[in-house]
Amino acid sequence: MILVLLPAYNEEESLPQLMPKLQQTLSGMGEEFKILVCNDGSKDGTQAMLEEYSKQMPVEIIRHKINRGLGESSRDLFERASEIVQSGDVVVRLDCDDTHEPEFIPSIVAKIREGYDVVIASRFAPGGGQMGVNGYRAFISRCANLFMKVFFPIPGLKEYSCGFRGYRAEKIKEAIGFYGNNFIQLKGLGFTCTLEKLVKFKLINAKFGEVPFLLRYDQKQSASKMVSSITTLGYLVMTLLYHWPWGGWRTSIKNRHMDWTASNDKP
Ligand SMILES: Nc1nc2c(ncn2[C@@H]2O[C@H](COP(=O)(O)OP(=O)(O)O)[C@@H](O)[C@H]2O)c(=O)[nH]1
Ligand SMILES: [Mg+2]
Repeated sequence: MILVLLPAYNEEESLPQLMPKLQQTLSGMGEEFKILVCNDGSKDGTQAMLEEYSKQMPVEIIRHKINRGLGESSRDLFERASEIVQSGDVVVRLDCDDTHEPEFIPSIVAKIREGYDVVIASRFAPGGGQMGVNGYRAFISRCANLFMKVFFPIPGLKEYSCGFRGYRAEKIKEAIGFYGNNFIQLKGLGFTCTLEKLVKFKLINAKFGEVPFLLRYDQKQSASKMVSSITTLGYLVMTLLYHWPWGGWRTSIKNRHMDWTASNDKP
């Protein structure tokens, strides 16, 4: 099965663009699929639209009455995903602002099935790129990626900040089983959770890969919800937590994961 995760906040303009393309791509892949959306306290017609779509395709909605932010929404999506999926399934998470084209899902899924745990749709892989990104945003994004490469290097990875990614079902179950409520700790810090997930998978020895991806920012209808000041603060907090010499994530999580793996291996 392919399980698609969509965090949605006030996306009534974008959903009518995205959902038919998603349905078309997924139904052409020859396996079962499901779309799990977190409607995070949207104040527009998102909920009504999603309920309508759920009559035409397999859509499950997690509804937050209050806007709780991307961190808490990601937590809920990944926790629910870990309950739904079985061995062999692939989970794909994308934005629903119509900048992440579903046509890239098959190559993400294929790469996961080659044996990767996390596959990132990469603007910086050969053949990838971006359209409609203004100079300021492109600069911020470059800085974020450079920052990640320096402080949280993952061999072979060029794209750190794009949230369009595939995950192997077993690795999601492992992550939720191991981290529990700490899978996403930096909840109030906006889009930091996209990077935190990467770091959390890195710490449990995930195998990362990339596939080329063209970001269609030119198709963006809704305003961006990324608050760069909060996200920057989040990066700094995460860097401190990770590299902190007295029990920082880098050493403490790795050690705990080794113990956890050893005890889980026992009959
Ligand atoms: N659940 C949830 N989703 C959000 C929130 N803010 C943004 N999103 C979703 O997260 C994705 C990324 O947001 P977006 O505005 O596209 O950011 P950008 O692409 O970086 O400009 C989109 O699918 C949004 O609908 C939020 O507070 N809660
Ligand atoms: Mg987006």
